[in-house]
Amino acid sequence: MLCFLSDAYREHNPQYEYFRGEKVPCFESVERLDNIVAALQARGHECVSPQTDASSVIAKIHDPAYVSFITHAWQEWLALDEKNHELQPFPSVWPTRTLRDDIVPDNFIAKLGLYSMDNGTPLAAGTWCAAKSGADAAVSAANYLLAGHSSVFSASRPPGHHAGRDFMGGYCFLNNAALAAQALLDQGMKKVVVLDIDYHHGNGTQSLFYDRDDVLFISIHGDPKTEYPFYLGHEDETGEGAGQGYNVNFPLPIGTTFTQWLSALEKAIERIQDFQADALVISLGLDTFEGDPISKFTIKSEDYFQVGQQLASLKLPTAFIMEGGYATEALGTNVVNVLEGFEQA
Ligand code: OKP
Ligand code: ZN
Repeated sequence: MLCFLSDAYREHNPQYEYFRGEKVPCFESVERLDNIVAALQARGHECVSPQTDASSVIAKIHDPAYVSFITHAWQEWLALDEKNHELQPFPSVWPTRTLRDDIVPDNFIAKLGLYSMDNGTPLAAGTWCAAKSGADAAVSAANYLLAGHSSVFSASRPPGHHAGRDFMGGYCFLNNAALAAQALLDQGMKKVVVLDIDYHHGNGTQSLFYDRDDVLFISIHGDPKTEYPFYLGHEDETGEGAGQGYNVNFPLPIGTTFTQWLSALEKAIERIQDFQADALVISLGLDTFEGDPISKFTIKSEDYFQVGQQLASLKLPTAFIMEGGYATEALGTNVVNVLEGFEQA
């Protein structure tokens, strides 16, 4: 499968995050994509540089003030204190219920809180550069489908599905899957599905398309009662206004096996067939893997071929957009198993 890949992912290299008050190495690491690229090359998949500037699509999906903030955040952080080049900015205050979120404060940490859903999304010197290159890859993938090809993979990090119109979070800054879907619609497609199979609910993507009937959003994920992002992803979230009925969530319990996961996928596939889409965007997370360090499903490496096969049964032009997956050693194998299962179906 053709892959869009930019080396700029290496520039997003934060050194630590917080887990229960403790500083720990970042789960969302440079080595993740290194491992995927090695597997793609070893198994004969061609990688090419993104050919499109995603800026105009970014301006439709994201709030310009938010985009401007993340573009300049690292410089603003450095300007605060000489020693900040060795540290990472984390928010410490948020406009939760009763507080105002309609005025952008001057204080950098206050702005960071306004534009963040969590304090688990470290920002580093090359974050914007890497995130923008992932957006360019996703829009390039959309354009590749529009040119008449049947499948494509956007190989990028950081991931995107937790990022909303004006917020980052869950390691995500720009919503690459939403950008791909919007690019497909902007260039003549009428209906697009975003199917999110990352372990974590794609709250950013859901919120971006919640009131729209031109994008069907379906997510299969760990139940938010126990799993991140906790505050969205329940079964009763079905869309609003024109989007009523065009949002479908399949929350699954801790310990979900491949057989149980597949029966949710089969229901998702039925709903997609009913929708009669022009294209399919897959938010491809591999953190459903049994060995994932932050997730609790039990899917095995060999099972991912069948995931790809099932997706191919829809017979739609399909763009795979990389999301999560933190079992670094197995990640490349798991990604390529999905892609090859799809191609060989
Ligand atoms: C991003 B994606 C674990 C912290 C978990 C949030 C998880 C974000 C997952 N110590 N932080 O959906 O894979
Ligand atoms: Zn995830």
